Amino acid sequence: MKRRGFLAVTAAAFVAGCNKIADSDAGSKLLGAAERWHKGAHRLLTDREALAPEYPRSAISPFFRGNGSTDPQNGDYQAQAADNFANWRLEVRGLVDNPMQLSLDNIRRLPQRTQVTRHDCVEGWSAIGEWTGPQLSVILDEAKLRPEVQFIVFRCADKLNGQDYYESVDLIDAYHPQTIIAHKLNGEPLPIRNGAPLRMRIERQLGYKHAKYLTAIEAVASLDDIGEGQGGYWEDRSGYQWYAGI
Ligand SMILES: Nc1nc2c(c(=O)[nH]1)N[C@H]1C(S)=C(S)[C@@H](COP(=O)(O)O)O[C@H]1N2
Ligand SMILES: [Mo]
Repeated sequence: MKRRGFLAVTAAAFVAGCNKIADSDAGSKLLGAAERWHKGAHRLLTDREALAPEYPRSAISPFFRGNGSTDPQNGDYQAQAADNFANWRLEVRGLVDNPMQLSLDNIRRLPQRTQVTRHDCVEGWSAIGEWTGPQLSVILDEAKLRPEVQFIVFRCADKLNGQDYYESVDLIDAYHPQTIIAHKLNGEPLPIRNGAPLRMRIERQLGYKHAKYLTAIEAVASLDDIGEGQGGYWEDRSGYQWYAGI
C-alpha cells in the first residue's frame, strides 16, 4: 500500500508536467521510477482509457503551427509529395500474423473517426485542430498481434537533425479510441507542415508522441533494440519521458 501511494503521487506530479522536479537529479530519478512503473504495471491506473476533451469546430485554431520537421528533405519524400503521395505505403509489420502494406486509398476506405482536440507541445504551446482517420485499433486487429506484443512503434519518413524520428506507445494508448492515423486536418488532406500524408494522433499524450510522416507501424515485445532504447527520438536524446500522458 505504501509503495502504491508513493507511486501514485509521483505519477500525478509527472502527469501534471512538473518540469522543476525533472530539472533536479533526484527529481529525474523519481520520475524514472514512476515511468518504469507506468511501463510495467500501467494497467493499475484507472484513467488510462478516459477520453481527451473534444471541442466544437468553432474552437479550431486559425493556424495549426508546425514543429520539429516541417518539410522533410531526406529520402524520396519531396518526390512523393510532388506526386501527391500517390505511391505512399503504410507498412504494418513486426510481431503480427498478417503484415500489410496499406495505400492511402486503403486508409481512406476504413471506418473513419473525426475529433477536434487540443495538441499540447512540451515546449509550451497548444493548438486545436480537427483530425480525421481510422482508429489504430482497427488496423492492429486486422494485422493480428501476437501475444508477446507490448509496444507499437511508429516509423517516420523524416530525419530530424540527421536522425530518424520515431515514437512508441503501449497497447493501452494503441487501442485508445482517440488514437487514429490522421490523413486530414480541418477537413483537408494534411499539410506537409503537419505530417502529410499520414500522422498519428494519440490524444492522451504530449505532442512529441504524435509521429508525423508515418511510414510504418511495428509491433514489438521490447523497445530495447529500437533506436537508443528509450522508445522515441526525444526520449533517446533529451530525456523527455516515454510516458507523456496528459
Ligand atoms: N516525424 C516527426 N513527427 C513529429 C515531430 C517531428 O519532428 N518529426 N515533432 C513532434 C513534436 S515535438 C510535436 S509538438 C508535433 C508537432 O506537430 P505539428 O507539426 O503538426 O504541430 O509533432 C511531433 N511529431
Ligand atoms: Mo512538441
